[in-house]
Amino acid sequence: MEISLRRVAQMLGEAEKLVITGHIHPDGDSLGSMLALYAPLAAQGKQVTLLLDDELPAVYRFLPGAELIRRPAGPVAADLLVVLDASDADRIAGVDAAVRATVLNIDHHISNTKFADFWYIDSQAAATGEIVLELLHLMKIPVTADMATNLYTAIATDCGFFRYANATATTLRHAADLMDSGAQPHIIAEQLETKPLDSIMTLRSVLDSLEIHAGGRIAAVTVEFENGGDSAADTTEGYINYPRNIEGVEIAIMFKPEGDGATRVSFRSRRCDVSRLALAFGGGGHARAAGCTVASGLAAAKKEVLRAAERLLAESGL
Ligand SMILES: [Mn+2]
Repeated sequence: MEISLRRVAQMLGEAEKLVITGHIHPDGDSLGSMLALYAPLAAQGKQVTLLLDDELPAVYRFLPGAELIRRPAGPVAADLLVVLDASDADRIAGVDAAVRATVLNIDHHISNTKFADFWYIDSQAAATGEIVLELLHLMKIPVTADMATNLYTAIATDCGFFRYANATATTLRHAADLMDSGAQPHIIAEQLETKPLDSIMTLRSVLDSLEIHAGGRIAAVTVEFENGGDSAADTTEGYINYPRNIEGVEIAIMFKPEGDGATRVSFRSRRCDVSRLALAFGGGGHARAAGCTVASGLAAAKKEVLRAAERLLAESGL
């Protein structure tokens, strides 16, 4: 059932035992939103658990409270499971089965499948972090410097540090508001931009994989890691910006073989709605940024996805 943000605040106020989670392949928005909502609820004496069925990328370990996030291990009973920034039950993986609770979903993805018992979706918000900030204001919860750091990271990372089309005047006001509460953008940016040498070496091989299709309107890169190790998750997000930024490219694609024979695919676009592409392969996202996992190996996935991308270009008149 769709509910108002005021009703969300009420439900959070009434719950005593809560689990907060976000989507797998965690990003700054899902993690920052989880941590910013966790702190004040825990401070009110509620029993709050942060669960995530994935590894925490090293680049986000600086977020205040990040060390409290656990992987689900066995069943958990709670009053409320709060699902942040995830548009589908599949996106929270094992947490869905582990937690017995009423499910409350707070999200900003236009592709949200309305899987929860209760949901609040604002597809105008650049990040779930924007919704969480409004929620905290509504609950009259003072925003601490740590909460501000988490929410600034959530918002900034989801709108390319205020450069993407989803960044609105409200987004910038929220960011200013968070600076007033103690967020330090230059320190957060430095944390996110500093990379280990091996990630730059990987960038070199990623750029080497660049392919151009459809007369220059589609550009794709492939990210292959020798051991699919932890550092992989840290840095892959940014690689797709290289094909995305090439003059004349309408659709940028990043392919990443997963350990289990499937292929993770990310999309970025200038004008067409790539969430349609992602949806066609069981994924989701936004018009200009979306992703999916294709249940086939790299070569087959590439063929299928490139064909679908060319079709989308034709349908979009591009
Ligand atoms: Mn988000």
